[in-house]
Amino acid sequence: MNRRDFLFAAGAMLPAAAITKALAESGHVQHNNGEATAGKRTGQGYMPVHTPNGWTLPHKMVDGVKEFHLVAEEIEHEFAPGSKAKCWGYNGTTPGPTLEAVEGDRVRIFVTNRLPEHTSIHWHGLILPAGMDGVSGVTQPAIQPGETFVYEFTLQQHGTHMYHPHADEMVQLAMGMMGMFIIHPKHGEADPVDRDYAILLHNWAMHPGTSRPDPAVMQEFDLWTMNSKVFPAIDSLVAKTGERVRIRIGNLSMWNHPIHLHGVQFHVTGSDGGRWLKNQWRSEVTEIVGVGQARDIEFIAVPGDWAFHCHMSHHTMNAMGHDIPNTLGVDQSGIESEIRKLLPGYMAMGEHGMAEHQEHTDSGHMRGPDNTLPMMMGKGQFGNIEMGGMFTLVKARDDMAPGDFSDPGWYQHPSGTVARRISSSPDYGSPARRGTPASKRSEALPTPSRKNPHDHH
Ligand SMILES: [Cu+2]
Repeated sequence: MNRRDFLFAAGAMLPAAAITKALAESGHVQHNNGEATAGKRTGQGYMPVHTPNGWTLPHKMVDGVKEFHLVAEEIEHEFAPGSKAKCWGYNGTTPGPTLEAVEGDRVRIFVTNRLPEHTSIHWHGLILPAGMDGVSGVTQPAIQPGETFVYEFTLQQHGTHMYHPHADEMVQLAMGMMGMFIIHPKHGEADPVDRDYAILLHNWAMHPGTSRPDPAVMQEFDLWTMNSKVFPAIDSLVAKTGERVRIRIGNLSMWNHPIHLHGVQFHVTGSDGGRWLKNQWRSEVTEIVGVGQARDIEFIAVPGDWAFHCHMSHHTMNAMGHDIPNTLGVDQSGIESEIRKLLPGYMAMGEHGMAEHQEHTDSGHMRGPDNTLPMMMGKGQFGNIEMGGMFTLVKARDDMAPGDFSDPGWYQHPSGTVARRISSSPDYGSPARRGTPASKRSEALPTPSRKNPHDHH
């Protein structure tokens, strides 16, 4: 009897879960990770996922069923020190806690609604009975304020999944209601990982000076987040040199995000479709995580501090990075102070670029609007990082203990391996150049202090 015949014959008398179980036991179900190994596991039977800035929801075992309890509610959230908001989330946080289970588990998930309006939860990407799909109006009545609903189903797959409301979605997602649902393969993984990170991407319209996200915005967002935090408040992803690291990235924002990691060619190894067969892995340095998609990337940790960020350059900025006049090359003496009389906290793009922005805000002489983060933030061992939003660092060290997720500080570069200054003259060397420079170099330079002594007027 082949698999199809078996399904056909069995289907008449067995419920779907029993069929899946029977197939698994008979070896007919193909596991995406190829031949199974014990892998590196804990007492729970799997390497637990680590949600930076977040947490994993504890569960109770009740008669062989894993019980979880999610509470939808309004919360006080901090994107980074200096920017607080009233958001909506689950069990006190946005994103909600990560749910974690194993393929084959039966799960029972209670959902209590403490929001001022109805809600539901859709288990994004999960294979389940239609009535458990969480689409209000279609598969269930909405969960009214104060009510608790229960979802119960058997996990028939593994992979990087998500959960979010399917009721007044535009508002509820914009307010932060989302979380990750990680399902580990039943039989472990070939090439098991040593560290397993989960990151959910989102965007927020937190207009400068306000304290609630604006759900009406479609494109012009102010904050771009990993697990609802902006750089530099996003935890570094740490690893020991040589460890296999997986970063699971889900996207429930309104934009696609090309996620880029420095220092390695990673493999894209999986998605909401589970861990892919090894011959489907792709070597990349940037992977677009589309809206509603999940992607897993894996790499062997190389020592250093390595930027990990969205490559849309406005997505690595905080508020006020958009819709500003282009004043590159414009002498703005006097204009900014005039505008500031009308709009306190206004800062124009600089005449020589925007790098000066962080210096102004850091020094405190330029105070932005209330409850609004500077556009660029972060200090590294070599100066201002001038980043915000979807940006953090992978920090790999030779002496990191397994399972230690604490930030090891800045990388101590071996001597002779850091880029260094060898001249302060713009006329240094004789590089090949084409075209006509727009100005004599003395005019192009921003400050007299850097003038070349050979230059005479
Ligand atoms: Cu992006």
